Amino acid sequence: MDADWIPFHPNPKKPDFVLPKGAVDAHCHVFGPAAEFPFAPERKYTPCDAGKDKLYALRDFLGFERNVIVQATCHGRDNRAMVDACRAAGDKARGIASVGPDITEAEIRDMDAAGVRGVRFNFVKRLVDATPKEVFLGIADKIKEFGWHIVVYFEAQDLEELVPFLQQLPTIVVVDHMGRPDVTKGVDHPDFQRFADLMADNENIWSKVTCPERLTAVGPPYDDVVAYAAHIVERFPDRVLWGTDWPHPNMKSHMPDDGALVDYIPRIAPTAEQQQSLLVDNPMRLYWA
Ligand code: 0GY
Repeated sequence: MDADWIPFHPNPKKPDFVLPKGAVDAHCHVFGPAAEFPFAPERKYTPCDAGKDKLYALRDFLGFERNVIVQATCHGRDNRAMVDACRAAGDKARGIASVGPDITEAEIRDMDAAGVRGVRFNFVKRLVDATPKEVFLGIADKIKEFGWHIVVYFEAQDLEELVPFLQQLPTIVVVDHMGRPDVTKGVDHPDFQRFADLMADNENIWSKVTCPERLTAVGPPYDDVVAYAAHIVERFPDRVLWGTDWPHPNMKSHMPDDGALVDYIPRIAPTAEQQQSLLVDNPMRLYWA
């Protein structure tokens, strides 16, 4: 484990917000355990073990019914830990894989049977070495035949350059953490509005309104992030997803309390209708239909 890795929150609270029946934690990861599923040699960080048993105990404690497990970069393109976690959950988990251009139809079919429904294209330089866009487009062509979609992770300063590429993608595209806006700039700043406009102009682009703990400049309870997520939820209620991001890779400032993160949900999705879309209807339509 990296020397500066922050331990798990010692005593997560039981959320005050009661999640709607059938709620999905649509962004979380598993790490290892390394003895069974070694981390990738090319990884940029080495986390603690955080396996499926801990994830599913947290799911039950918080009141979620299902998970979408996103392949974490510390496992590279070795999707075994994520696939094993999906299989172990029965129908209660879906997965997002990280694959290379050599992925075969048989491998896609096998992962599909385990519950995988998409691939992640990562542009965050501190997490991965760059992949050429043509390679991603080739992967997109292969996976679209299976009805899979694409999750993209990038930082705000890269959005302008990425727009033409994002618009070429032939599937639903889910953007992680609202494209990581700089929340010191304001919701009306052209940078954030560029992201909102991208969603307005492209009906296949969705957003995870996740990770206030990563975006905040002031810390919990993340007052400075609320307006950004609330803006996206209000404008695009049928194209938003929410997740804990457990086990919170690379948090340097603090380790969030997952119960407090659940209590943040009604601040960004104040109505029961928005909550039902965000937590149940949207993820069920995208991952379980
Ligand atoms: C996240 C964010 C991060 C890490 C990863 O796959 C990953 O390693 O996604 C991050 O460090 O910002 O979505 O979990």
